[in-house]
Amino acid sequence: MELMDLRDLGFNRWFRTRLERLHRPEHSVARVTAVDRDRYLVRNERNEVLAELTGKLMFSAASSQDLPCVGDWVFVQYHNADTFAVIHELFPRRTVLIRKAAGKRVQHQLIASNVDVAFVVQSCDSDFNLRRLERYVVVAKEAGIEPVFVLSKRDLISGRELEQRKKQVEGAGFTIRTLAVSNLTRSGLDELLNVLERGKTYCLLGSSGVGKTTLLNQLLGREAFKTKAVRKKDGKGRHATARRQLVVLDNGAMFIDNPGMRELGLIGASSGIEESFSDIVELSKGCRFRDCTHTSEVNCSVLTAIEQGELSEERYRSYLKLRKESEYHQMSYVEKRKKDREFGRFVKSVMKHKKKR
Ligand SMILES: Nc1nc2c(ncn2[C@@H]2O[C@H](COP(=O)(O)OP(=O)(O)OP(=O)(O)O)[C@@H](O)[C@H]2O)c(=O)[nH]1
Ligand SMILES: [Mg+2]
Ligand SMILES: [Zn+2]
Repeated sequence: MELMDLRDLGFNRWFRTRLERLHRPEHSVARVTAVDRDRYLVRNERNEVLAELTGKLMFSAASSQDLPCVGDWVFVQYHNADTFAVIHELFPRRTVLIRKAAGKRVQHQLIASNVDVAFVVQSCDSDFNLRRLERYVVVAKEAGIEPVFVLSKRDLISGRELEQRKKQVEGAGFTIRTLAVSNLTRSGLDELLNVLERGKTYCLLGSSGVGKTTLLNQLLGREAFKTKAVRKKDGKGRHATARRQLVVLDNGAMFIDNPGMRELGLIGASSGIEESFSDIVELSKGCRFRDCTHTSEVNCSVLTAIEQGELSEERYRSYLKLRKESEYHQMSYVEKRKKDREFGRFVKSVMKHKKKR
């Protein structure tokens, strides 16, 4: 493996300014590139090595959010002639992508951390869905990550249909960059490559089967990762990718591929929603009441805009739905975090007690 600067792995100013305060001479800095239960892969300037957590870090974690995820910067100590690392501490995260995992319970899941740009991938044919795009954009913006929309498999539709799709995206009020690519014909790939910057971290998000891994293989120039054909009958993917992994391209950009997601639940994403629906926020400045909920109030500019056809009813409904979901999950999430922390403290006190005896 080529010798790299930590900066090329994304250790930019934001991290460097925090380094002095946190750093201990016996520790080195490395980046987590893969997680498999309690085993990790970390990467430094020279190579990628297997790593484990210290018992202290494992037991002091109040919830899974306090454990390393792909993209994290960590403090490590090397052993066995630098072939094995022990992770002592987590670096603060500049950005973190979190979702509510599928299911009724409010269980959050870390997708990746310290990502700069999220490529939200939808295939041009049956997967294209603006409401789902809104959801991904909210999650990305909430995390402080720039979303870019990637329409994949453009070989499956005509040029005219593609233009229509792009118009739909614009017409729905999105102000994000949209790229169209085909892994088959390689069209649009150069444009995508042009967007990439050395030292920045990109992640691929989207449903199973839209071609995320195929795209990554294309960018790598080799079949590094496994892909799977979609089901014939409904065009749905078959969850080819099981694990997240951070890889570095020849041009210095880093990529985190993700397993296709069935559900991307929101947790407390109010600022992400505000940013993604800036058109509605702008309209609401004209509402009569400052705390207008834009549902039944008189002199509500948002409702007026819908009546006058200036705001699409679908977009408005989507806004209300995401807002409600985010608030609801935020409440139960705060509760759960509190309980997790209490349990964490309980475990710690038991361990202390044990040591004393
Ligand atoms: N027609 C066409 N098919 C493609 C294109 N890109 C990928 N595919 C096919 O789509 C299928 C799924 O591709 P994957 O790369 O495994 O999809 P994925 O998004 O990584 O799926 P998960 O890992 O399950 O989330 C494979 O059979 C690919 O060959 C494309 O640009 N055009
Ligand atoms: Mg995949
Ligand atoms: Zn209003």
